[in-house]
Amino acid sequence: MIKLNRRQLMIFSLFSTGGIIAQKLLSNKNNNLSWAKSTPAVYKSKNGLLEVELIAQEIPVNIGGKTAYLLTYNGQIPAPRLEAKAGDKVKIKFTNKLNNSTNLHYHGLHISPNNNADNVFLEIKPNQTFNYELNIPENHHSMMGWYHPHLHGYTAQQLSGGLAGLFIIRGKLDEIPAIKSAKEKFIVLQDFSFDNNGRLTDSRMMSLMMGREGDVITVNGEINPQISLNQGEWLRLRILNASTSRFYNLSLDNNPFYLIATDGGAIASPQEMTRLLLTPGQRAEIMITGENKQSSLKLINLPYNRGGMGMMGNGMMGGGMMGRRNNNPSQILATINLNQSNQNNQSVSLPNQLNSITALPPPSQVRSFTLNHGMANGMAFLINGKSYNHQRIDTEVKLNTVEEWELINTGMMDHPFHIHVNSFQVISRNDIPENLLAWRDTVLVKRGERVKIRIRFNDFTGKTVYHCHILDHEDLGMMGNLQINT
Ligand SMILES: [Cu+2]
Repeated sequence: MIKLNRRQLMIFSLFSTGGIIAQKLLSNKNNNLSWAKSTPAVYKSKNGLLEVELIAQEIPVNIGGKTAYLLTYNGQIPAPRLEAKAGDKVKIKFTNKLNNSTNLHYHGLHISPNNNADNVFLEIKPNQTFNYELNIPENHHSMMGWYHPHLHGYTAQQLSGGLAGLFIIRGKLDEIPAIKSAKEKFIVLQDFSFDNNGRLTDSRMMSLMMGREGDVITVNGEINPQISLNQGEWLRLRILNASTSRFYNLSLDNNPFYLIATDGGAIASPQEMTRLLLTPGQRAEIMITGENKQSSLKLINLPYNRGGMGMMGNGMMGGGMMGRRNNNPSQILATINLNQSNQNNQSVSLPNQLNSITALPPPSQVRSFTLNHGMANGMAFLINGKSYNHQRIDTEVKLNTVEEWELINTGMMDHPFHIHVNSFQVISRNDIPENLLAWRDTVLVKRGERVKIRIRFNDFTGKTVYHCHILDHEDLGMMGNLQINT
């Protein structure tokens, strides 16, 4: 039996109350028992404008043949996919039909953090409608962003209920012949935890500490969906980890694939690999060739140990109180069926050059951010020893300058660090230079690791945030306010 100190007990009872709120939210019976569609709608911009209405609402959804009461945008798991281009205007009429306040964050998009744009300080109350208006800059990368709730204290609960959708910016990468002619498939990874009645289960304290993981893993709201691929055809898999805490350690059963893009868009040239680790919030695009001897390829999630608190990290108590297993078995996420045809289809080869990325110059300012979980103060999640405070500005930076941030994880769990509005480049890990030049907005900082990143603050002044993308950690304080000044 684990003994809890006073503060830990306080936090525990706080979470129990949170659980009651969650139960109340879920007991709000929806009389409309039609299940949400498994294929999400797609809304694309026309003549420079995308206008869409989104309603956040609890609704019964069919997950693997069972009814689950999930939190959805427009009744869909995952939410509708939005597609725009650089230079477009996006108008979102958002209505909150949840029982708690919420808001929308446009993860990975380089847009204003102010007013009715990517403003995470907004609170949209139940039954309130809010009009978002986003201006996508002319020079925006073609990339894969996504949208989800970001109201501090509610983020993990709402995201783990299902609220997540893709926000694609189309552009140059989509026009490269091998990529344009490839079969494009989006993969939104989500995990859910619900009881026999299909009600989302309450996450108890210890699983919140580790970050909640659901035992039902879905790909676009389905369990092990089948994807068909013709011989000679390329498959472009565009993958988002929309889970609250779960890492995906992806393999194609040891078959090679080619990484072509990370969070912020195309990398310089395709990278052959056999493993891809995606933390919550991260995206990656991979190309898979239909030139294969097997009749099917399996997309597999391999075990990954992201640490734990004290003795729990080494597996002694891994399962029970932590609400997760460190030795979780591999799981098939999706199956790619290869259609052997007699036609001798010639596949278009991937080009060596996908994008030109210039390394950011040496910084004008260097800072360090220490991430840990403050056992001394009880169970808080801290950046530079501080728990998040709405009122406090933690970091002030200057527009149009380059900074180098050293992210130091002195805790016992891995933390994926995310910065809003501007993407960055990873420079080194434990002083070993990073050899992949890529635009990212979320980077894994493993326990005991020091990761250096460089970031330039472009185009937008205003107040925004950086935080751990294990969203339970964010809700428990692992976030800071970033002020960008002229
Ligand atoms: Cu974390």
